[in-house]
Amino acid sequence: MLKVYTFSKVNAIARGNTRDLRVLWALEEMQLPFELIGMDHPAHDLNTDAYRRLSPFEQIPAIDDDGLVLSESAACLIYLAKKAGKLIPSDPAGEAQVLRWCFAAMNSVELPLLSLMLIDWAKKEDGPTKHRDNTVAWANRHLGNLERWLDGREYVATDSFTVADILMAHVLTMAKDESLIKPYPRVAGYRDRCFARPAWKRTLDSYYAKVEAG
Ligand SMILES: N[C@@H](CCC(=O)N[C@@H](CS)C(=O)NCC(=O)O)C(=O)O
Repeated sequence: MLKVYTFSKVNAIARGNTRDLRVLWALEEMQLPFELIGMDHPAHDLNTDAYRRLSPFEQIPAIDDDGLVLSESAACLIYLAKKAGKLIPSDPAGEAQVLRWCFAAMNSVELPLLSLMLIDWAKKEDGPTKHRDNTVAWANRHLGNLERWLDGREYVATDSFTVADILMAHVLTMAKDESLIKPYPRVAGYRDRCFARPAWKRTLDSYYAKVEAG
């Protein structure tokens, strides 16, 4: 039976807005049976080794479908849609459009909206300095979890290099201050391993040959 990890208790400001609703809504649309596992956030139910095995970033939602474990709301929805054969076209072209808009929602649209929400929260305290401190703590939290995930792993998603590594390695270059990455030797090693690939060198050489600085 599909298990869905959702909140049983969460702070008042988040209640009604949490991302487990994305999975629950999709399941409602698809009419797939599932079992709810409620997690108590204030009691730190998410911060255990057992839960981290399901959700490396210690977050909700996660699913366990008879041993197929996933976190990240978008990944859960894509998996469930493909499994149910609902809410996603079955042809590669149609599926690609759905993937495109899933990433647009998660990255292009969610990121600035979430940042604004966090700036406004910090404003209530000490303004921009507080916001920067919060953002550094947020980055450290996710880098720390990525560090733990990379223990014994060469690549993030599978034993071999995949497109997920192209995305993750390139995202890590957004940390312009190397001191942010330095405390995480596996993350640094992983990033360097990805960028040591001959295809990256060829890509960058050809990019610089074509792209002028404006
Ligand atoms: N990118 C993740 C974000 C998940 C996320 O931020 N979940 C929040 C709830 S909406 C959470 O678990 N927060 C608790 C925490 O980070 O301690 C996704 O889309 O699933």
